[in-house]
Amino acid sequence: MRFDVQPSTPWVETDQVEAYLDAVGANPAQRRFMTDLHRDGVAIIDLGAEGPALCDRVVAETQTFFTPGVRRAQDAWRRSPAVRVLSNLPVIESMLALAYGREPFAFQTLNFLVGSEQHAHADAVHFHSEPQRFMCGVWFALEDVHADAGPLFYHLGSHKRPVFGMREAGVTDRAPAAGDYETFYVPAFARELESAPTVALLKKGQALVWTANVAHGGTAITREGATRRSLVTHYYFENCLYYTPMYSSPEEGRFHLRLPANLKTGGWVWPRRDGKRARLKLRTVASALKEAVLRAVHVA
Ligand SMILES: O=C(O)CCC(=O)C(=O)O
Repeated sequence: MRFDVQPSTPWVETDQVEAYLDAVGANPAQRRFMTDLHRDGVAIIDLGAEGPALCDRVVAETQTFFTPGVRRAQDAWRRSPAVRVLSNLPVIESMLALAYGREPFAFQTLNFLVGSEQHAHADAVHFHSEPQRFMCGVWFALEDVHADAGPLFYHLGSHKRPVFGMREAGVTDRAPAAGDYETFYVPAFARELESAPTVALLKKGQALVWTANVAHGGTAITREGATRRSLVTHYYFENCLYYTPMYSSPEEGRFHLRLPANLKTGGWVWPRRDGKRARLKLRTVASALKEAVLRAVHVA
């Protein structure tokens, strides 16, 4: 097995993890991270001494985005330098590059003031890649998380199941209707989950990585007024097709391609297949441009 080439499955999702770690001479922290992510579909990274202060900067720079009624701010990175710095921290990038065998790039951020109370889902229903599974999320605790503040939950090992999308939930239309996700996917996906969820009580300055296919969501908030300041950053990896699964059918070779942003450069990353640029519809490019302009002035 050659470990110096770009894999077609993320290394962490293969059964070659031990051999790979030996081949690259991984240190103990890298070994623990890879082993956890391989086994559980999630793994925790400590951001080190600078982590808590950076979290405070993110909170300070984003607090005015949470106007009354706003619980979540999308793509605050376009207006908050600290969100960009946190999402691009070298310790995160190096761990993801090791786990996936391709260079990661952050493409979207979501800041939360309070718990999301989201139903269980895997990100692979919202964003996916070809080759498959080159996508992950990182959840940053911007304050210590309390059990009554609606912590993140996840289902250990659920990433090993086949990807469960709208089609598996019974929606076969090429373009699902707006309510189909809630009506069909949410209950069907919940029935798939066998194990009880695990709750993530992270401390400020810790980050949890989840793989594209691990089931996760937010538990109920049981204390009125409880905050749960957090940042979710989504990452793709170089040299892939990036697409929206709800409007795609990879089995039929039909992809609703995306032009994801690159938080590091402020530009975009063109989707590629076999190293060559894929053709994008003009409206895909236009909507990426429009989104960038809108988010630069308004993040909610
Ligand atoms: O933060 C949470 O409660 C869940 C966030 C989440 O599921 C997501 O962003 O995909």
